[in-house]
Formats: sequence, structure tokens, C-alpha cells
Amino acid sequence: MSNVEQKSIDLASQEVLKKAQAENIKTAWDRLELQQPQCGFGQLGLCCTICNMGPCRIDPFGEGAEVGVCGANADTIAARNLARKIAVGASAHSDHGRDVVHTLSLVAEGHTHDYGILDVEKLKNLAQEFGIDANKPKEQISRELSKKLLEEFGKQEGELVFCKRAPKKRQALWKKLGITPRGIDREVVELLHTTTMGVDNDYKNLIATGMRCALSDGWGGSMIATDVQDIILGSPTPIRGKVNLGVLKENYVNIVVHGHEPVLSEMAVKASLDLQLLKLAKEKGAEGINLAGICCTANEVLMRHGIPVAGNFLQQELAIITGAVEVMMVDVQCIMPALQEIANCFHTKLITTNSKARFPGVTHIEFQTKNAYEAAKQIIKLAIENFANRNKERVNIPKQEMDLVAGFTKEIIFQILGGRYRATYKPLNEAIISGRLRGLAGVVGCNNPKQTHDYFHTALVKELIKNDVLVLQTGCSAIACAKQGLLIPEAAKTYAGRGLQEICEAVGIPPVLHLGSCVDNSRILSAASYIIEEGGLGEDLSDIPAAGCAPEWMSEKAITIGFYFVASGVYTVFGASPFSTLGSKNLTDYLTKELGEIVGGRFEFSDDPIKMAQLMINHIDKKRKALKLKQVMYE
Ligand code: BF8
Repeated sequence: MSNVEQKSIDLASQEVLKKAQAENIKTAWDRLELQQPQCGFGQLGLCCTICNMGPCRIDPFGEGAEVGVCGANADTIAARNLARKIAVGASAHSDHGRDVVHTLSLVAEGHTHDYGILDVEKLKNLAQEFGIDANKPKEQISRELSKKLLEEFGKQEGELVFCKRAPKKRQALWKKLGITPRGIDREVVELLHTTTMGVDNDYKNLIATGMRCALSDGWGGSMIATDVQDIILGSPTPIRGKVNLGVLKENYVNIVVHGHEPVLSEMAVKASLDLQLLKLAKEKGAEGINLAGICCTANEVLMRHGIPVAGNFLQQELAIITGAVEVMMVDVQCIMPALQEIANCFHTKLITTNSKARFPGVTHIEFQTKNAYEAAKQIIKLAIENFANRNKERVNIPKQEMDLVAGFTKEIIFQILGGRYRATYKPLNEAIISGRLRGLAGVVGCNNPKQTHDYFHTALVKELIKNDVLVLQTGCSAIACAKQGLLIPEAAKTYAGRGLQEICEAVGIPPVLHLGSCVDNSRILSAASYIIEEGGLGEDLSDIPAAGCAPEWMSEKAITIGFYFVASGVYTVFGASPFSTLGSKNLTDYLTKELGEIVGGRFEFSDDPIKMAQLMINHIDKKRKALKLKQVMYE
């Protein structure tokens, strides 16, 4: 794939890819090419490395081995492989959530003054959900709440408290199926246990255990991460920002935060405004300090502070290749191991900050809640010192930068649609009931060099909004659409159908709402629960005219998100290849057909974005019909 247009639809990325080619710097696209042909057994899910009698592989054509040495067949092997990915995805989000709660407990104990309790109302609401007297002083509430939240991870019995946020009918279904999550860590461990050699050999049972684990992420770890981040960092409100590599500035010290945990990037924001550091930057010949983000941590600081976003997952290498980045500071998740080599081609210093995620030989500045601000200052100082090492001849910052509006939470949707003093989801429900809006879609997830970068996200979302579907976005998908100008109110006029346009114009919102990072997919679950509570659109999440999609997914976390959406009743379409299950027809049929009868949600796979949108629209129309809603107003 040498043609940059095939690699990405994003002009800024194309420009930097050309530079990479000219300078013989290898990126993910080149490494993908070197991997061709990729392992067919792996793609089909038919390779088993679980025990030392293997590795075994099943012949997909039925001519060779039909079972592994232990006797496991294609169904068991493919389901075990998939289940392990669900466990890993859940562990990543949930471990993030645990760290955030730990920060809350340090704030409550007075062990850190770098963070505070910024959303007291949310703290009190959560306290009530956990049976804590909300009239106590906020520090006392925080102490008790952080203890109870930490217990959610280690709980052995009962059910996660946030499950109660789901509609009653959904809760009852989870109970009936035995998939109500009990404790977050317990579900991850139990799922891993069942996948080891000689435990669960029933692919349907493995998927049930997998759904329980995924639910412990969506209605547990991720939801905790979202809500506690809002408490200690402040709940986002709609905010304007800029996106794409053009946000890097030629005469500034450029620092890129990359990863997932905003407790770190938040301090980088604070430190980048430090007057002494600004003075130092000027002394070193820079005009100032420019902080930008990549991936989900970018979404976090964008939503709360309007910090510009340099790009999504596939742009992490490209940001460094601009030659203008002094420091890229990384914490956990979605950080390509290749960054070290790319940084070595330039003056860029890669800095790791989390003890869980290190690179051999890379500078590590350990970031702990207690020393947070000092560590951030140290990193920024290092970036300033590194400015002099920048080779101006090799700097090539693309011009492209686009405006966007971010910061829509479930609470904000209440306010913008219902007004601050009569906050309600009623106008949203009524818009769907009357047919002005066809329905809702959650479009989320990553980039994958196997697909033309950003094309799947944007083509799909354009098709949805053209058909009066309001789109809720998170993660790298939101960044992709933002770069193409879909996250500004003006986009409604250009791209949205007439009904959606009328709503956007009436309340001044974009047709595509940015709800945050990947853990913030939990905001979509909560918003959907409010819709049911409001009334008129059924009794369960599976009744809502809505669908989910991850068009360019690559991460195990996306699989887990898909499973908690499906187990919550949402029809969910995945792009790229299916989850390596095609080697088992039984498992694939189970995920794409039978699950719908069991949990009300199921998977669909497609490699065509327009077809994906059409599948979602068909599903939405089917749900409208089941609810006996009026015709869509402007067909
Ligand atoms: O958690 S969307 S590439 S950055 S996994 Fe990663 Fe995928 Fe981006 Fe955020 Ni989510």
C-alpha cells in the first residue's frame, strides 16, 4: 500500500505519510505490509496456544485436524480466544477506573492537593446511589464513597451498584440469564479461569461468562472511571476546540499527551500554564508552550479544557514525524511500541509515566497522585530544554486543523434539550416518537491500518445523519469525524437530514455529539437508560430505535465494549474483520443471530461503511415499527 490516499482520507496524515516515505521512516501501514500474508489460523480464531501440548490449529477445510491435542474443537478454541480478549478489554478499562478511585481516596484523606472535589452535585448523587448520607461534608462523603467504589472491584457476591441504573426489565433479564456482574475483578478472573485448558468447553456458556465480564466493565469499571473523573476533574460542558496535526505550533514547545488516564494529562494542562515554565520557554527561544493530545487522553483534556487534539490512534507516529514534538508523554493503553524507534529518528523525547507501561531505555518519570503536579512540571521543563535540539529543517506541520464542539454528557443532554430548569429527556424522546428524528446511534472505537484511516467512521456517520439519526461518539471515532468537520453545529446544514437539522438548529448542537473517551461509552449506557425512564420508547434498552457501531476497531477494549452493548440489548455492527471467529460457524451464528433472541442485542459484521449504516438504519426502523411509532417525518 504505497499510495497515501489509500492509507488515509485525512489530508494532514497523507502529507506526513509522504514525508515518512521520503525519509524512509516506517509506520504502522508499512509494518502491516511486512506482515502479509497474516496468519490465516489466527484470523479464523483456530489457533490455540493455551497449553503446552500445543500450539494446535484446526484445519478450516475439514481435511486435517478437527480437534487440538486436548480434544478442543473449533467452537471451543474460537470462543476461548474471544473470551480472553473480552477479559483483557474489561481489565484495561476497569484498572483505569480503580486508579481514578484511588485518586479520589487520596483527595479525601488530604494526601494530595493537586486535585479536588470539583463536581459536588455528582459526588452527592453517587453517594445516594451507594447508600451514603449525602449531607455529610464532602471530604467525608468522598472517603466513604471511595471505599465503597473500591469494594465494587473486590466484591464476591451480590451485584454491581450501577446495574441498578439499567431499566428494571434489563436487570431482570440479566438475573434470569445469570449474567448480572457481581464484582469487577471477580468477573475478569472467572472468565480467564473458564478459558484455561479443560474448563469450559461450551461456546455458548463461554460467551455468557464473557457477557457478564463485559457488563462488569460497561456498568462497572468504565462507569466508575467516568463518574469519578467528573467528580475530581470536573464534569465536562460543551466546549469548542481544534483538531488535527495542524494544532502543533511551529514556534512553540510542543508537548503531546497520549494514553488514557486523565489524572496525568490534567496535571500537564496545569503545568503548561505555569508562569515560570512559560518564562523559561521564552528564554529558550520559543513563543510559548503548546499542549496537544492524542487518543483518549486527548478527548479528556479537550472536554474539560479545550486543549487541542493532534489526532487519533493512527496519528501517534505521524505527530512525531512532523519533527515538531519536543516531548510525547504516555501513560497506558494504545501506545504503539514503535514510538520509541520513531522518536529516535527525531529530537523527540518519549517519556513514560506509569509503572505499568514502560519501554526499555526510555526516560521514565513516575507519575503518582501525590507528586502529580511536580512530575508534570518536570516533564514540561524537559520539553523546554529539548526545544533547542529541534532540527528546523525537518519540521513539517500540516496546515489542517478543524473546529469542533465536545463535552456532551448525559447530564448536558438533559440541559440542552430540556433547559437547565426543566432538565428532561422529553424533547429527545418526543423527537424520536414524532419521527423528526429516526433514532440514535453510538459510533465508537479505533483506527486500523487494514482500513483506510478515518474513511469508515466518516462515511458511516455521514450516512447516518443524512437519514436523521443523531450520532453519539467517543474515542478515536469522534476524533475522526471531528477532523472532517462533523462536530460543529454548522455541519447539520451540510450533512444532516431535515429532521435532525431542525433539532440541531433549534438547540444549537452539532448532528454528531462528542461524549468523550472510551470509558465514557458508559455515558451512552446511562443516557439510554434515561430515555427509557422518560417513557414512550419501550421498557428496555433493546426497545429503543438505536444501534451501535465500531467501524475501524482494533483493540480488545472495543470487543469488550461491543459485548457490553450487545448484552445491554443494543444491535452492534463491527467493521474490519469479525472477532476471529469465522473458523467456527456455530460461534459466528451464535453472535450474529441467536444472541438477539437471548439478550435483545446481537453483532453484525461488514466491511462497507455505507452498508453498515444501512444495517443500523434498518434495525432502527424495525424498532420504530415494533413501538408503533409514526413514519419518519422527512423520508
Ligand atoms: O480507548 S478508540 S484506539 S485510544 S481503544 Fe485506543 Fe481504540 Fe482509540 Fe482510547 Ni478506545
